[in-house]
Amino acid sequence: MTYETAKAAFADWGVDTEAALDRLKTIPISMHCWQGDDVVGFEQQTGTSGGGIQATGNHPGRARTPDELRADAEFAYSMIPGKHRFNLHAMYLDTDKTPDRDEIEFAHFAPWVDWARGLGIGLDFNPTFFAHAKADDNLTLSHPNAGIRDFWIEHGRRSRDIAAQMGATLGAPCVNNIWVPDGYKDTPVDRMSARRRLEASLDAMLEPPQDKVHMLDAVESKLFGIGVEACTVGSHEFYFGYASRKGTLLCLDMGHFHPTENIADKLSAVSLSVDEILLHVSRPMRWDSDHVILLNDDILQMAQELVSADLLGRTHIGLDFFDATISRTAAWVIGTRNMQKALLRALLMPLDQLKTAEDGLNFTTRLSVTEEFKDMPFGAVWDEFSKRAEVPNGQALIRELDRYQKSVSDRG
Ligand code: RNT
Ligand code: ZN
Repeated sequence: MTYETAKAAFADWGVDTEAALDRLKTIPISMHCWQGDDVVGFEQQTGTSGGGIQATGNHPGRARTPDELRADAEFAYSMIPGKHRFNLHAMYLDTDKTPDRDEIEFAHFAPWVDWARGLGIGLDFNPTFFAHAKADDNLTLSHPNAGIRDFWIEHGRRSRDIAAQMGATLGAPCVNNIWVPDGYKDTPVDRMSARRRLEASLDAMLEPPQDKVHMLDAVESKLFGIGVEACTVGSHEFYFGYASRKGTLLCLDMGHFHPTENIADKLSAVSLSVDEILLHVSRPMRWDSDHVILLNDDILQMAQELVSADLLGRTHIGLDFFDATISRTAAWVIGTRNMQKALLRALLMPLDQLKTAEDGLNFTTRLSVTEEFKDMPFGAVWDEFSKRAEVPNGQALIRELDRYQKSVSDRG
């Protein structure tokens, strides 16, 4: 079907495809560095991520150096319509000597900033509270030992400084997301003290003022992780309360809730208490497995809520998945495009008509419209979006993904 035919089909329902395409172009997705190298980072080449997060698989072509990771990300961007962002973790520093986590500085990330400036993209940042000897007990900011807490507080403060400088240099706020693995494998007897320690450490970390024009603090909750099954100190209730009180962003990761919960339902609810939201778009399978996101109901519903509740202006969309059994560049491309496709579908829904039906308690019409809409030619509108951005689709895309994967598969 041609775009013109699709455009007319949507117009018939009162939906303006041009307006949807214009809006989609303005929505940046923050592509996470860690899909490119299985969450290894550049401090040591053989470490495991720890903290209950795990990339499985041994597909050839993992990026081993910052240069390789940048080349891979550039290829991925060339297969994705629009301008996006890059999300760095502190352990991806690009420097000859490896400073400890409490010694990192902006200079250690300068090559990343130069690269981002050259591409005209923004950077986001994350302190790394895992894959380190001082995190081996799965306790960092809530550790009973004050010395260990102070070490991580210093890491967090430096990360905020670095993020602020990234934002100032690149001219757009850098979101600095705090996730700590802290928790207990077996049932603790004193959850309260652990939570008080986490709160006090966060307060100390966030105390030095940072200009919101340059950086935005975010906090990420989690239900449980492998190795911390009994209790996660930074649970949803903990961080929802914390973010509401302190005015930070709340990060909602799609894998960090009970499998039958969908964050689509939470967006409107939390947005009444926090100004801005960070998303970690992910696909949990049975647990927080971080599979590459599909264009499935979870993502479609989430995107629809972002549009319907008018939350796009205060939501930062980041991705969080890592699959080492497939081409890592293809994983980035497939996942990022799926996020965009979900947003496009949401922008093409006849939401006014649906809202009128719902308000009139006409749930039959609401259901019949959403189901009839599943047959609408979304693909033709996506084709047009990628064509205008000069990005391939279909078999041409698959050929490009294959070609690039072959070019990196002899990496050691
Ligand atoms: C872990 C969190 C966290 C990490 C990244 C690497 O469960 O989701 O966001 O995936 O920081
Ligand atoms: Zn996450």
